[in-house]
Amino acid sequence: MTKVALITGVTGQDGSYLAEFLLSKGYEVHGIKRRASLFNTQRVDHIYEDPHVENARFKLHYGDLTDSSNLTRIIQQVQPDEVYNLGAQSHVAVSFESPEYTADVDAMGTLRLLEAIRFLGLEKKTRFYQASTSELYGLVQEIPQKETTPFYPRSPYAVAKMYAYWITVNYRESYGMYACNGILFNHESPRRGETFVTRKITRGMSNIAVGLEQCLYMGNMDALRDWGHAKDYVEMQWLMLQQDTPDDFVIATGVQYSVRQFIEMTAAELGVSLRWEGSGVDEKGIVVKVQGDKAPALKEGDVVVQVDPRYFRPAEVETLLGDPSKAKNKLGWTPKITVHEMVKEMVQVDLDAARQHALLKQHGYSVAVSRE
Ligand code: NDP
Ligand code: GDR
Repeated sequence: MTKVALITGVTGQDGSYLAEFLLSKGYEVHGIKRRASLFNTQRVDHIYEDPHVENARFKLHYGDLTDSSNLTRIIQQVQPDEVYNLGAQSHVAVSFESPEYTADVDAMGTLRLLEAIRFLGLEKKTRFYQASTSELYGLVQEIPQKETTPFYPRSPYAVAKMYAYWITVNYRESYGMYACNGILFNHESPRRGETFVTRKITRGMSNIAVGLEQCLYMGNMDALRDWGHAKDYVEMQWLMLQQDTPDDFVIATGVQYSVRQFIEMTAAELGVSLRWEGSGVDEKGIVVKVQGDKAPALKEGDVVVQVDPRYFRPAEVETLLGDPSKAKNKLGWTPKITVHEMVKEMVQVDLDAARQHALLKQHGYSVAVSRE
């Protein structure tokens, strides 16, 4: 029997990798996309199947996590074996600007899905995955963080995700639902949204390397994160729903780097070495050497990184480091892609795009590069 999966957030980074993964496993995959004034399906266009094609296995539905009746109707129609709730207002800094909306989507949205499954009498059929997060640990109470480490959320996003975490546990305990939390640490890829720090760095530095931008403006470069690759992490999301009993798992690499180190790794990938000067808001990253042909627009002494306090957060999560032992032992899961391999892949994709833009500009076409 073909298994049927429903993914909220299918147009996002994880949703797109998960959809690919499930299709490769023979699933029929349904995704919820939001209505937007421009196409917002770039990350899944390569797996799009024309609905007129018979036996299409990838189907998109318009919907929104703020809309119970819409979610209930889609679940009734799809009758999913597995629901992956990846949809969210997922940007921590933006959650300070839009706290109420973030709570509505990230906290109440999770409840709406769980209630829809229960209301439709699918609580024994449909398995549920909740995209929980290392942000729950916030002001960390223990290093490294594992499943039993107490939570201390530090943003409206993390507080909303804490509700979602516990309502998932509650539906498991109250109604015997197969419902799991994946407590995922940061994971990145060339499909990462451009305003998250890793992609901002690989994209920004690539643009600078070819002369499309002059300088990267950063927030707190001392922040420490445990970065993995999204492609590795979505496999675990699926594995969590294939066990005999539902449980919650930390997914991480167990290795930590600072934002500053991520900038250095990116620069090295572009053949550029940097010197750091000053401290706090006066800190600057200055080019000391350029090797190879990847950064033709740069020369010694160029200031390519500066701090802009606008990117500081009202409350910061300074350090996150995960202990994935439980996932390794119980799920047999290990990450395959190292942070260095990931940086290489991200730089390659962003440098290719930057070179294309630069070429167009050189030939007189007007090129606007979106930034924040
Ligand atoms: P993205 O921001 O790339 O994707 C989020 C998805 O949610 C997009 O498809 C977005 O749609 C959709 N979405 C946003 N608001 C709504 C809404 N109101 N109704 C329906 N869908 C909505 O996130 P990631 O792929 O990186 O992350 C996936 C999930 O995992 C998120 O829940 C995130 O909070 C969580 N997470 C992510 C981690 C990471 O490091 N990436 C770590 C831990 C947890 P659109 O494309 O239209 O914007
Ligand atoms: P995070 O990811 O907040 O951990 O949430 P992000 O990449 O936005 O920030 C990581 C760290 O870098 C610091 N930082 C900057 N961040 C951004 N975005 N832009 C900057 O210019 C900048 N300068 C420094 C931040 O302050 C922070 O400390 C991500 C999201 O995917 C969440 O949805 C997910 O739950 C968590 O990861 C785990």
